[in-house]
Amino acid sequence: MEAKKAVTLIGVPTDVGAGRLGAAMGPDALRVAQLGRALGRFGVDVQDIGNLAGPPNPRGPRDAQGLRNYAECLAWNQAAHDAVYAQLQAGRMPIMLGGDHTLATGSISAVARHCRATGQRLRVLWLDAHADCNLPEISPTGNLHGMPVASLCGQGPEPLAALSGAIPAVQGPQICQIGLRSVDAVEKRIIQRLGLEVFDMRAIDEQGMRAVMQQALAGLDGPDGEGVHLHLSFDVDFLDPEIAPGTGTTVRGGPNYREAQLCMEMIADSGRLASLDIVELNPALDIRNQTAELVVDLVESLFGKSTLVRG
Ligand code: EXY
Ligand code: MN
Ligand code: MN
Ligand code: MN
Repeated sequence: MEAKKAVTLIGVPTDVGAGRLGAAMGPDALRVAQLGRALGRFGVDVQDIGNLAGPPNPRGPRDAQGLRNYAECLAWNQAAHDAVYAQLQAGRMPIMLGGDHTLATGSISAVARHCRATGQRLRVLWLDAHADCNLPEISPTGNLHGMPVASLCGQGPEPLAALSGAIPAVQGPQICQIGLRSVDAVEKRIIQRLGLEVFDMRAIDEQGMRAVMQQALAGLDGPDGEGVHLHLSFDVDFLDPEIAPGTGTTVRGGPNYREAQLCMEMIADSGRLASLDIVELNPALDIRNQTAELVVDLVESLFGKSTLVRG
């Protein structure tokens, strides 16, 4: 019999990397939407270790290097890194409940450290409307949630880039971004330079979600995928704002409900999902917690809920 999946929910309640307040309430909105209980229904052993502690949001201006709230972002990312790594070491699957997307630097750095220690190959799927690969000097806002991909690939402030214990934590081609539709002009050049794999909304429009996900997940199922640790970094603004208004940087023209479900179902089918970030949920902008409830619905699909009648 297959061992029962063991999952740990880690709340990281901060919005220091975002331009607007509210993502700090994301973890509790997901608890109100009963994320833990939903996973339990799929036979998962769920532990919720509550919320990590960290500095408040000073809502500071850009500093000399062009960043807002840099010291606080670093502290939260270190905390996220340590908590995620502890769960991986304990053989449990961490689900980080953000919080803004800056925190993916901490969580994915922990996953990269774990993969180095265990000899696994890391693959990152990054679902987002944005590319998140800005650098301090070119960022239009100074908000660090627009920069975690750059940090993970060894760019930007060294203390963030070094969290995994090696720079870069991840190589660009290990990261696959899906759903992009708001990318700054200079970021497009950085995407090329880093060698990220990208399926933007145009690709989804033209090829369909199924073909895009087949490419994104190529080689993961079956024997080739053995030894692959698949990490999903799920920015809620990936979703179309018509179905997911509860996030701070909505961009119209994202995946609809069925496309998002198919995306999650195909990730589940790969059988390789081993860690997850849920970020940028902003309950202050939501309508009666509908975005949190949608996220729980999608996470159920990630863990095997399927509308398939056959099979
Ligand atoms: N590219 C813009 C910036 O760097 O400020 C917007 C970034 C939004 C990031 C959101 C979380 O994905
Ligand atoms: Mn993002
Ligand atoms: Mn985004
Ligand atoms: Mn692993």
